[in-house]
Amino acid sequence: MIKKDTFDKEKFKKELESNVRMLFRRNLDEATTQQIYQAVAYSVKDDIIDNWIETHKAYEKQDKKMVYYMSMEFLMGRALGNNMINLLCYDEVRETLEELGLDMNLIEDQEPDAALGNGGLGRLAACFLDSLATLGYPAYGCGIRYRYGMFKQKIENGYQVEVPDNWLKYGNPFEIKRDEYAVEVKFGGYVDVEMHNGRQKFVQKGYQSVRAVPYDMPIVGYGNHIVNTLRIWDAEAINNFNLDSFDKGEYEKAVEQENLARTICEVLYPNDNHMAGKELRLKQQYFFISASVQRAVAKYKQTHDDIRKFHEKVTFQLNDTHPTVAVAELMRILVDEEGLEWDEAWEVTRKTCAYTNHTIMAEALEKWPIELFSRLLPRVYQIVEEINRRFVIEIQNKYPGDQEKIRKMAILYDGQVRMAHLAIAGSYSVNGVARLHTEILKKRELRDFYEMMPEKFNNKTNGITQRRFLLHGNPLLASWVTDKIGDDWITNLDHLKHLKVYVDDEKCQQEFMNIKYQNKVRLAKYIKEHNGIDVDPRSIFDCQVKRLHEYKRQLMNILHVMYLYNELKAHPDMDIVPRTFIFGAKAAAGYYTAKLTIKLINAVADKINNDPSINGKIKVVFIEDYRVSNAELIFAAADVSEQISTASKEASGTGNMKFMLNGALTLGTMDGANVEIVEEVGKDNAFIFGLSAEQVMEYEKNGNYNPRDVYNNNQDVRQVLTQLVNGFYSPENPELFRALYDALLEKDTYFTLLDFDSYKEAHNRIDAAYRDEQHWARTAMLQTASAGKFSSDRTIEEYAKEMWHLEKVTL
Ligand code: GL7
Repeated sequence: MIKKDTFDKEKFKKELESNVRMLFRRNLDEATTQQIYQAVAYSVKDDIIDNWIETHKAYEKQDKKMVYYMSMEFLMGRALGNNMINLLCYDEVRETLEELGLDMNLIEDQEPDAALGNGGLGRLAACFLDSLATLGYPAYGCGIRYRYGMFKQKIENGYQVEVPDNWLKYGNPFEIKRDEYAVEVKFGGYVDVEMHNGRQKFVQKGYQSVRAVPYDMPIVGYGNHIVNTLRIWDAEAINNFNLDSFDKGEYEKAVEQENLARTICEVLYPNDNHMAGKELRLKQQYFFISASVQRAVAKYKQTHDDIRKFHEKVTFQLNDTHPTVAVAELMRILVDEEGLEWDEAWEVTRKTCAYTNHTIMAEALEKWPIELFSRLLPRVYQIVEEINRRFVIEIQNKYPGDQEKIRKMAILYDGQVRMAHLAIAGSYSVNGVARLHTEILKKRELRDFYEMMPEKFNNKTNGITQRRFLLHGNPLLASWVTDKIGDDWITNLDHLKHLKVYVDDEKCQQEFMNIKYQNKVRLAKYIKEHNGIDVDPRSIFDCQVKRLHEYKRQLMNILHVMYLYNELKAHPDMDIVPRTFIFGAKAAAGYYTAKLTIKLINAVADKINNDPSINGKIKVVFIEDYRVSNAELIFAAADVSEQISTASKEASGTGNMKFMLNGALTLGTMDGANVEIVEEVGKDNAFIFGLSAEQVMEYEKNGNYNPRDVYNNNQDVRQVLTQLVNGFYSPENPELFRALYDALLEKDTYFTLLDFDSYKEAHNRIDAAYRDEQHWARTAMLQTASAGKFSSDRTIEEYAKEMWHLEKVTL
């Protein structure tokens, strides 16, 4: 099935029938769609297995260096379609199923999204795995097999309601439990010093432990027979205790260990860019890190005998600070278990670990109370203390007498463990995720560290996989592109630039916009089915889909819609191009302002969509349960991509790239990767507005912005703000949106009011631009043609060459 030319339809049909019988004791014509999905998935898995085995044999034989991508989150989405695409058999399977009277889309829809992540950070990890496999780099993704992933979002009466995501309900056809690789992970207790052969040995005693059991998921490379592994850990109770024991102490401990095992992997914390500081979260972090590091060391030792050269074969990439305990855990294993001297172990550790920073939002900075950290991880804490002691000496040597430096840079300070500081001290590389973001790290957030060790700092601008977000998500555009320039773009996105010769070709423009139109029809149908709202595919589809966060400013977007509505009511003949404002966003369950913003968007939608007097000139749609699978539909259908974060706050963004790839024009601030998007496409081909990052940071430093000044001087702003508190959108409770009103007027932390006019004016430019159909078509095509840089293949090549020094495997 791997090669297009060897795909045997009849064989596939037989396999499918046999799978349905084996799994469900049914014939194909009796099976439910879910059962057929499972059977198809097992057939596909069957074709993966040999390559999976061969890939790992090749890695071992060629003894290549391996990257372990350590991440609390992998937002994989659905696997079936992606696997078929990368196995080059998507069309063949679709045709075969059609011959059986089955619809591939319906079958794909049976698969729950693997939502083991919140947003951009987790999705980036998933894109990276796709690129690593496609480029043939030896890699493991290491994470947690959460029993419940990101919650499902229901909208009830305009409010978000969280529903548990029982994604494993019907089992996961692609995973394989690897019981043989289970390891023990210990928590709590105390540390005893014992003498072994004249050497002190630190032994953790009186601990509780769990059995970490890995489940492997295949990561299929595109058309290259490579299959890497996403290894996610589950926790099981260690039951070497006799539950019938009359020893009360033993019995209680057994019960506690059962509970620990049950809770550890229960659920993904649903916070994006925010640290909640819960004890269980630290347990999750140490759990998967200890298991992953133990396995990495054991695997290395199978074929190598000098642990001092570990870093020559292994690199750990820490996806934000969440996995930072890896620095101390590797030290623990090297010193306590492998018997290395501290300095030797530290050298290995510093050459093994690398840290990516993904945010400068202060509330996301991970700090753990020493009390908690040392109680949960007593031996690891001792090691952190020693790392800190030595690091402080290094700082003192570099800056003699400068107490301020120590205060700012120490790992342990003010009763807390500062994880970013540990990550920087223990890594050979520190990178940001877009050029602007890295510059801000160097000049502001991590300035002292940059000054002390500039050689560690570097930038790796994020990317996305075109296999999922164009080839799978937008098949019409994908085959159009291939018709024009061949299919090299699938593994070399730079080739998209060859589309530039077509941007002035009228026929191509029409084809391009016709595909956009069909994708809008597809999304309109989805919206009709899921929201019961009719939207006009000829209107401008103006989309903002991402996590709900104040800094991302969904509130500014909806305030602008409220303003437009006021204008339409005041001037019924106003001539505007009909616009459909599409939102999709989950709010963290405990994030009050974010949830209230969702309610506001829905309240505005209700009022506007049901006001016949505006003749459907504007519509507002809130798409329920925004996730990877419906994101693919939205990107393909968008005309306008809203990337409107307060400048300096969005480290990179990756949705911006997915929209661009699919031909949407960016309406955005000069923030994160928007800067580089504008650089690629040209500033005349984007709608840029608002304060610059410099300006924002100046205001923040000086504290000289007063939102009341805007309020007093701007009639439009005053009117929409008043409508938040006069019941215009909430007659049953006029005070409903008071908190949003107050936040804007008292502080306006995210400069929403200050940027409002400039945002409004950018929207006017969009309205004017869309009227020139040809020019719009040209500009839209230019987005796709200029998106080459934003492939995660490019990002991964940079990591592999400049940081990890990996070699590709040859099969
Ligand atoms: C994020 C950033 O907010 C986002 O801008 C970036 O694209 C992403 C991947 O690098 O990382 N940082 C973060 O903590 N989350 C992100 O999505 C949750």
